Amino acid sequence: MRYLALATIVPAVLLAGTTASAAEIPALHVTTASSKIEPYKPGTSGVTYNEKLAPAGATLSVLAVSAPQGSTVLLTTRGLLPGREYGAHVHVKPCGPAPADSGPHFQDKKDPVQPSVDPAYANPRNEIWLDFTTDQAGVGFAVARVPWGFGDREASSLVVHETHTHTEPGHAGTAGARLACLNADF
Ligand SMILES: [Cu+2]
Repeated sequence: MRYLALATIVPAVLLAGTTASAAEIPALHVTTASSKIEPYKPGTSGVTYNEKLAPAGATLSVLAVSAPQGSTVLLTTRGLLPGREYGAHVHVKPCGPAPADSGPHFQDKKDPVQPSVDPAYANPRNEIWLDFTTDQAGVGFAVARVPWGFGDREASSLVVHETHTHTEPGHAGTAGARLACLNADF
């Protein structure tokens, strides 16, 4: 029910203030993904790598609307630890058995130096950052808006991290260990 409402609102929010003509609207790409997380098994779309900080049975849900003019990505979580800060980003590769399998962050303009810790590239305008702090019931919510679309480029997962995302040179974009992962085809 919540998603139904968001699906109606998000395209309107995304397009507000742009000069998109009606003819360009079919380029909208909508992504929805939602899964309970569990220890990795082949075929699971939601994975926990740390059952203490990201308990099995917690739910990660993503809704994204992407067009060449811009993208909006929403993340909601349920069942994580209450009153705790988490980091979250869109990563390039799908979730796998190892936390690192989801690869680097998706970047609109790709940093020629990897891993990317340069704030000129590792920032919330060039990447999708969805940091959140859970409420007392363990519910989290974050929204990111960027002025570009994913297009056909690979962006295959949402990764939840141990801390909010750092911004200082040499650490920009890092957020501690990867705790959980949700497959989402942006
Ligand atoms: Cu990340």
